[in-house]
Amino acid sequence: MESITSKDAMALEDKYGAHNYHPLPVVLSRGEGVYVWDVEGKKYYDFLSAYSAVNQGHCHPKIIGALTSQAKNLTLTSRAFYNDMLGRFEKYVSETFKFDKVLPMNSGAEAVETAIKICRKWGYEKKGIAENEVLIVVCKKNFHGRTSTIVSFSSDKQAKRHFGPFSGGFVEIPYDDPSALAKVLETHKDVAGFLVEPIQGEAGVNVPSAAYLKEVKALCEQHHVLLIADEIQTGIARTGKLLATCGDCSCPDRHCSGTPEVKPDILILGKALSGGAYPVSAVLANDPIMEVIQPGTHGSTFGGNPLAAAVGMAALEVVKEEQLAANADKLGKIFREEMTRFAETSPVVEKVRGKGLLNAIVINDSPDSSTAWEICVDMKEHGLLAKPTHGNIIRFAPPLVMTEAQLRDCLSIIKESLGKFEKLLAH
Ligand code: IF1
Repeated sequence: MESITSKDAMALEDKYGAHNYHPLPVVLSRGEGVYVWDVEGKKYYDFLSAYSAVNQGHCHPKIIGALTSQAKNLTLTSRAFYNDMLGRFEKYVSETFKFDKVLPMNSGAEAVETAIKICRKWGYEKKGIAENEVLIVVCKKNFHGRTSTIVSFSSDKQAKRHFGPFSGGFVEIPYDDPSALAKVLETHKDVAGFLVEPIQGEAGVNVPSAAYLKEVKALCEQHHVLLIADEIQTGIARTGKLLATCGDCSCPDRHCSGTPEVKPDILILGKALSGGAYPVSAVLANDPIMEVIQPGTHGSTFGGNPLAAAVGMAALEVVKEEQLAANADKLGKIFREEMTRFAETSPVVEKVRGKGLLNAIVINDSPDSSTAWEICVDMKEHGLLAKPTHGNIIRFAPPLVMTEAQLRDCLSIIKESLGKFEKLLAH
């Protein structure tokens, strides 16, 4: 493929592409591990990891090897026939995360939609809720994808406006407030599930109180309601454990006992389930729940294709072999320690928060200001790519294969850029 300049590449997207994103002005053409290069050959640390889909690092040799060798054999059969890879993938995933079964899909939003359908069907067929009366509780400031049903319960005006009419059957409560869930469960008997992110990513890396997941799990059990954990962004070692719902269980990385502190009834995975090499998502549940899905009740042309199966198994093997959860835990602590210390004497940083290598800093300026964006542009000039989530919050989520030396190099770049805005914000 002939090379293209950044200017021309951006112009093509502007002219021929829908404007559903406002990217940082950088045009990437190569990725390897924690690095990406732009078309002019400039090298950057990637501190977004494609929204935590590239936990294993860009173009991991093992994952690319699995992708290319499977691609030469068989990429797609549809589920009208069996294939020799899907069963192996399903066994590997079910045993890794300790569930009876897995329903393979493609995008994260598709997996969330699938989980909603399973929960609703379980509500009617197992809990005996009257037809069309099932409710699912969700949290304010959630992000679970962008389909019409999912944006129906979004609190993000931009994600929702003029996409109605919206699906009913959802009740919104504040995040990190078990009493709000208790109240809804005491007053609404038709609740079949509670859909929650263990850490709210897009909302700005909102880490709930330590007991939150345990408390909501107990409430769900008490009221015969399914706890549905959306670990599309927090899963696959991103927060320093195999899953964020693993909480503080002490099992070592390689031998995950699979008994997370808070085991959801339905687990949703995506993004790094493929290491960013291919769209792979999945919904996991035990038989009493998954058996509501029978032939003809759900499907997808690409769901469970042999290429996704090969890539997904390789991606999970990398997480275990390279002990990425332990590395994310270690480097995340260094990141937060260093940035918290920096924040103590800097007028630019208001707050540092996160878990593992899913972190964010809140810039001490109005959410309507462009300061966070300008800081990201300055970091780009100095070889580090990160992007604000909302307004004045910058997310920092590098690939989990990063070394301590690389992290410290990045911390210098981040602090240097932040320092340039001190005069501006020293009010
Ligand atoms: C965008 C960020 C957002 C997710 C959780 C489901 C999905 C996502 C917890 C849907 C997707 C992506 C989507 C992307 C921005 C990014 C994102 F936090 F990760 F940065 F928006 F919150 N559940 N997150 O995070 O998965 O269908 O995208 O595969 O839409 O702008 P998907």
